[in-house]
Amino acid sequence: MEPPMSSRRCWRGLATLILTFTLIVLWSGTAAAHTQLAASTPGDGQTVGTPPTQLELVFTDALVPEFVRVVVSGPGGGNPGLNNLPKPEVADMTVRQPLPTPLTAGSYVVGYRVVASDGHPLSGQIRFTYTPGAPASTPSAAIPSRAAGTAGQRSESDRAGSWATWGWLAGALLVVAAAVVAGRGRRAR
Ligand SMILES: [Cu+2]
Repeated sequence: MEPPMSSRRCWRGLATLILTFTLIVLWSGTAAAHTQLAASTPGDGQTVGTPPTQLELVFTDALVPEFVRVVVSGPGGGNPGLNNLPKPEVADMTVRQPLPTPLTAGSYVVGYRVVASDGHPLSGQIRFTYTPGAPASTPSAAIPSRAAGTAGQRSESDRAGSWATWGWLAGALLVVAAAVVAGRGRRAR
């Protein structure tokens, strides 16, 4: 008489515990995962010797294509194409923005605003300089002061991203487990 009653209560307690844990995991998972700029071509702060025909921005999350905006400002005059850029191409985490050709030599600022598939917006900018004939340098070597910080942020966000993924998986499993437990508790009556 007593055992079935207390076992049902035990199942219910377990289900509540599982649901609570699931909610905490899901909440912390979504709070930790925000998209960031992972890489760009040209790199931020890079000087290039040949004029790039397009910009490539790679983010840490898939993007919502309709919300991607890229604005490029450059040397005054002689670059009317900058005010009339074609729409950027968006594929998953990558944005490709065609640039006017030929590109005028000088310094460029690329402003971007994107919305990740989780709904979080991100805006920022990178700079690059086109100096005809300048020696080609790798982007990482050409970002003197910000390279370390950017790389650190990137791996941190990757870690947060994978934790979020595991959180979702664990959460999904726990929800199923809780449903099974709740069903069993009801049937036991
Ligand atoms: Cu986010």
